[in-house]
Amino acid sequence: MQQKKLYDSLFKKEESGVIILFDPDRSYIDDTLRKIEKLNKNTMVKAYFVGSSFQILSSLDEYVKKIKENTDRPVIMFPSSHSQLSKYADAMLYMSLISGRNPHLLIGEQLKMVPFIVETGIEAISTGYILVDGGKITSVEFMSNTKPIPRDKAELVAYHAKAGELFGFDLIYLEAGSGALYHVPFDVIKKTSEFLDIPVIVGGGFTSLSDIENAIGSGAKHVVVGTAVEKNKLFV
Ligand code: 1GP
Repeated sequence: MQQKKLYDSLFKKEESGVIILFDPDRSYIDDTLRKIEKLNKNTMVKAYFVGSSFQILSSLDEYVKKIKENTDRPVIMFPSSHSQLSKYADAMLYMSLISGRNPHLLIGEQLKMVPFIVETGIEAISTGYILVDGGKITSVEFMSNTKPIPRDKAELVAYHAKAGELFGFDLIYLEAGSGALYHVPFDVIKKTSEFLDIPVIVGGGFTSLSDIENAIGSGAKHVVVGTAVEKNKLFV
């Protein structure tokens, strides 16, 4: 039985806050490290995710290793495919896109990740990943070839999340997509988190501190922020 040390500390014991996402294709390592130096001083920042919808960068290990060397926060892979894994990370989200009906992203990629997980013993945090319409077609929607759940269907989102919980996922990630016009609505976050016993995180389209605080107030354990940090609009 795999130990869930990081999961327990970050998603159960730790106070709510933000997780900063770095996309190696969009943030060069020097800029990332400059930002991390500042982010490390911010108590709201609880962890770093590394992931991308494409992953053009070949030296992912080097990228993750350098982040690890420059922070004491956990570094967690957020992979869109089995080729986006690094043994230098503390853990990985082991995600299934449960809002979609694409078998490749429900179980196909996950199967290909098994040898890496077994060989490295990396902590794999099983995550039900749910795409909610963010007002435009985002990379994750296009690349995954799945339809997001309409943003006014809070119950449908909550039911998908509950199905994930019943399947035994440790975590639910409500995603509007990177650079979304609108983040996941607060009522959707509230309905989903009230309906579940497992933690819910939310990301995509968060550009202000007040929206982040409201998302946490609505029940999100942590809010994932990528683009706003990348564009120097928040926390850096
Ligand atoms: C994407 O939820 C994350 O997977 C972050 O989205 O880039 O819009 O902050 P943003």
